[in-house]
Amino acid sequence: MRGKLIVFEGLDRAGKSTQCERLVESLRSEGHRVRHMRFPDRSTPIGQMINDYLKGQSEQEDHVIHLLFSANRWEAATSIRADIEAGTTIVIDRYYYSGCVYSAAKNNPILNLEWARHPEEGLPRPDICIFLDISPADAAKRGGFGGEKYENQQMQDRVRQLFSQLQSSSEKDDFATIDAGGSLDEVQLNVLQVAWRAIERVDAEGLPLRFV
Ligand code: NYM
Ligand code: MG
Repeated sequence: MRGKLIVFEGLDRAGKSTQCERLVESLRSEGHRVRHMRFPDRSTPIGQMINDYLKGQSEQEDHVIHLLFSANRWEAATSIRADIEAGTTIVIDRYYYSGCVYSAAKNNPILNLEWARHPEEGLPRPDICIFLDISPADAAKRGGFGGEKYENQQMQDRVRQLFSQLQSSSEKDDFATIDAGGSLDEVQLNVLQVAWRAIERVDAEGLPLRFV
């Protein structure tokens, strides 16, 4: 059986990293082979350019940084596909949905959601994207913004709006939205149920890996 591609998305401070780790642990303890990834992957040369940009240590034109984020996924795409074909499930903290909405949230006159999606076409498509939904008020309770680019109220509001636009697009069936306002254990239980359902569906129906 092939591995599955499971992605977490959501605003900054929605709890993606924690829930991602918990899901990886649960699946491993059930005997699944699991690879845990995150984007941006700051360890590669392209990822280091992204890191410098996010930390305010370099400037990049809007389209350029958009394409670097996309290239950072493409440089991993072959190994993602190979692992899935070899039976390893991949759990990723952010993927091309973040790529589209954060860039489009800048209100650049050319770089809208449609433009932003083009470089992502052909990437392995998630079997499920678990969207951890948090209200701006709950997010604010989890502490102040960090110091990275995009971590401000105006961007977060636009990102939230664009995520909901994606979730009512032709890709809406790829999303499972979970209320991330509950306790870690409550959220984890919901995440596990969604993940199990997605895994069982792929196996029961013999669904092939698809591409964006
Ligand atoms: N981000 C992330 C993008 O703008 N485009 C992308 O393609 C991806 C994957 O990077 N604020 C943004 C969203 C985050 C920031 O991510 C860093 P993280 O998960 O906080 O390390
Ligand atoms: Mg962050």
